Amino acid sequence: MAQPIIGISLDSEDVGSFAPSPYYALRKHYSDAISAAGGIPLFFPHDMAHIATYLNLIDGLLVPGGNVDVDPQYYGDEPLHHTTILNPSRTNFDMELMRQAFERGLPIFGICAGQQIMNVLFGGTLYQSLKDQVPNLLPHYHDEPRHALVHRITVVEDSLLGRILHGFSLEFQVNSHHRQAARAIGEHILVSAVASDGVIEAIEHKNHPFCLGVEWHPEYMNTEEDRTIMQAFIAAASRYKASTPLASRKLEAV
Ligand SMILES: [Mn+2]
Repeated sequence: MAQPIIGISLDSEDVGSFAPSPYYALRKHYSDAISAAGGIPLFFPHDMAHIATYLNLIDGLLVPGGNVDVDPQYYGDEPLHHTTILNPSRTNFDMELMRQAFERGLPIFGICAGQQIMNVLFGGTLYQSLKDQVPNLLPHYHDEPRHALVHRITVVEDSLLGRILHGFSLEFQVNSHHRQAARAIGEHILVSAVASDGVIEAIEHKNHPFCLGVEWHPEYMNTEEDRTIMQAFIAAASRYKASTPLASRKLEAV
């Protein structure tokens, strides 16, 4: 069977390290990991008017991390913490993209900021700054090298993530490069992994075949667990592709 196509939203900045003009960019790890796991990556610019068309084309959606935080107004928190970085065009695009993908039953994988967006989309809240809001934490914002395995997590056995990792030990080491994390969980969301200090490291939607968010960065593919999770996402996208022929999608939107 043909390989599933995985949509990936890009990160963007008006002016940053890459170029003096507004640009889209994303670490190659995301698309490399999708390709390595058997998917075909396809990047999406933040054009709200094209969301339905984008979603017609794909069999799974990856919302990646980035130098971006959800506007705390979206989850009723204020004031803005001094480390919170807003990017309204990306956040608004990702939330609407994820909302419509969820409605269609498309497999969704949120990584880091993508997981935080997922929690807020379903009514959850975030810690704007873990370090300042929760005492005695593990080093969740570990800078370089970013792929280094820095803390342990425990996966809930009776969860999608637990089933994906069937046969593995459900306690293992992950990398960690996040200032924020899920606080109150959203409606119909299950916490499927926590760090040994209690910080939420993975969430999933209970009423969807594959709507999974993780706080760490499995796209580095530096553990067998990470590769297995990425392959499970691609397998879910293959099932969606097989069960949802192009002709049955909302082609009127094209
Ligand atoms: Mn962490």
